[in-house]
Amino acid sequence: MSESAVPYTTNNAGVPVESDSDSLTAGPVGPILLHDHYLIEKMAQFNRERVPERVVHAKGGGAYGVFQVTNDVSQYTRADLFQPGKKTEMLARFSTVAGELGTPDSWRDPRGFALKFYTEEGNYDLVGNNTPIFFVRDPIKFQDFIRSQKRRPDTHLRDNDMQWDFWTLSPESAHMVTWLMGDRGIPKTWRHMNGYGSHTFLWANAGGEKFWVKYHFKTDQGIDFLTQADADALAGQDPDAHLRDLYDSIERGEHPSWTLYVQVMPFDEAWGYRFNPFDLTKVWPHSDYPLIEVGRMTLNRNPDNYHVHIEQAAFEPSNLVPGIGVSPDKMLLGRIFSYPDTHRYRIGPNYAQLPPNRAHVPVHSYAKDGPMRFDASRATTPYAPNSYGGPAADTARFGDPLGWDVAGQMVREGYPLHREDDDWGQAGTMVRQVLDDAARDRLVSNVTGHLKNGVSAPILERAFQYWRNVDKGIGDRIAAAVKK
Ligand code: HDE
Repeated sequence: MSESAVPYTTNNAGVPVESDSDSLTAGPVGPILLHDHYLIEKMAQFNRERVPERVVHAKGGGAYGVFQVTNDVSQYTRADLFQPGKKTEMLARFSTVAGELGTPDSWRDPRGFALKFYTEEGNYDLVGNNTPIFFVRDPIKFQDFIRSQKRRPDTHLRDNDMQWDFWTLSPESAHMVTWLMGDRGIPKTWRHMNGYGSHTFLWANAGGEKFWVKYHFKTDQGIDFLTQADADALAGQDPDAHLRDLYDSIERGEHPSWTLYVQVMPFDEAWGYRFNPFDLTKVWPHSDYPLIEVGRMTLNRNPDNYHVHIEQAAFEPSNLVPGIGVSPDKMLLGRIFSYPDTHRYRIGPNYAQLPPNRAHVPVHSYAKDGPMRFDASRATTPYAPNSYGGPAADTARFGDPLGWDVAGQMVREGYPLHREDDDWGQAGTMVRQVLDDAARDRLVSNVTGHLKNGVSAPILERAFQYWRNVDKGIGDRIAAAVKK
């Protein structure tokens, strides 16, 4: 770059600085002077460069892209981004769950699959994983589950004994643990994995008719995985392998894409369905509710600054646009609180103004002031109702809360059991009907390796029974291999 094209260094106030290399001293060997403002500014700013990492999903990466509708699903939803022919800008972030910033991308873990769609009716966020299910079905157990996956309070080390203690005392985890300990637990790259909304959501069409839906983002690159041995090696060679792969593939013009399908259940069928359709530990058989194509998401633009666009990205299941709502899934309802709460803590109450989080349509909320606020849109009428032209809710158009009938005593108990509700059936079906022999062998090997690494005897016995409950043959194989 020519001399004149290089900008001169300034301080944060835009004032040209005297030097990039020498502090201000009294004489060449004298003390540094307190009024060397640029030196002080550099050191103080450096000390404040980090925002708290995400308490889960800390390690990740992402890119911008576009979602293009390819099939008419307007009979099921009036949501603008899903209308025929619609194209919507978006942001995606992929991540591991338990590892802190800096841990290897290739650790065995679910992968976050977080999407933010900048729709013409505000931001719609679909914050899923690469698995259609989860470990628990009540948010009150989520924090405990995560702590069993992270570091012991005494040694600050991760501990397989904790993990299996929690899992074997929480049978609802069996389906997800089977996914995790199988091939899907270590995707080859973020481009070679599916994404799922996981929860059951509610769609409503223009006539107000409601449907329950589940989202499936099927990778157009094909599913591919790493064996435990390959992943262990890659963790040492390149802890950022997945981050690097996504960035480099987009730079090469190989834009990864996923095709979105939904399963649609008519509203009234939920209440009599054979198992609880709102239970996040279960999938809906495709034979009951086949996949319906909706569109394609393509990631085609790398962020030009990781901290601004990815570290500060704030995905929240509470960003729901007209025509899309929640369901009785307690996990989803818990998340509606948790994500905005974590964003306010991690990046401040005005996080929605940051570039990756900013809606691409005018914002007419009554939020004002607070640290780092930089739009004064509510300068005149900071209250509602008002007679000075301030925003007023359009209840006629947007007043439908997309709910369902609720009644009953206050209770603390699980969902009412449906006739086929159980914790082992779908995990067993997966082992017997979805996995082939080689995949079953890898599942046995992965679980055996994990159990042999620090799991104490009484919990080992519980783990053997846990796997026998999933599938007797697999459980016996795991027990024999661990004892060998
Ligand atoms: Fe999260 N989760 N979660 N989670 N989650 C967070 O929000 C939470 C759950 C998921 O790339 C946090 O911004 C609760 C299921 C992704 O920035 C936090 C419960 C699924 C990401 C949080 C769950 C997810 C998060 C931490 C139980 C798949 C990363 C940082 C009710 C359907 C998003 C943050 C990104 C992040 C809470 C369970 C996916 C703490 C309370 C189930 C992809 O708010």
